[in-house]
Amino acid sequence: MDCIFCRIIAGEIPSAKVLENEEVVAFHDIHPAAPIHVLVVPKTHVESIQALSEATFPLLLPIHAAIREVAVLTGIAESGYRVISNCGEGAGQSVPHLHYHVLGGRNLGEKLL
Ligand code: DGP
Repeated sequence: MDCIFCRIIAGEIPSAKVLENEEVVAFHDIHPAAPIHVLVVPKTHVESIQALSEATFPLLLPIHAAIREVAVLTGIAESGYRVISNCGEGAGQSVPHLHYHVLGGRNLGEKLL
C-alpha cells in the first residue's frame, strides 16, 4: 500500500485523530496552515473529486457530516471555518487520496474568491 492516507487509515502511520467512524477519518494536518487544520478523509480510496463516480458519490454525505462534527469538536463551528479540497497537481494536491482541509481558529480574511 503506497498511499499515505490509506496507511494512516490502516493504523500503520500514527496520526492525531479528531474523529473516526465507519466511512471517514479526520486528523490534524502535519503542516498546519491555521491554528485548526484538520483533514477529513474517506476510508475508501478515491483519488480526488474528479475521480468520484456514481459508486463513490455517497461518500460525500458522511464527509460533510464529519466536517460539521470536526468544526464542533475543535471549537470553530461558531467562529467560522474554510473547507478546501485541492484537485489535481495543478491545484497543489500532493496526496492523491480525496481529502478536505478544514481550516479555522484565526481570521481567514485572505480570500481567493
Ligand atoms: P494536499 O496538498 O491538498 O494534497 O494536502 C495534503 C496534506 O496532507 C498536506 O497539507 C500535508 C498533509 N500530510 C501529508 N502527509 C501527512 C502525514 O503523514 N500525516 C498528516 N497528519 N498529514 C500529512
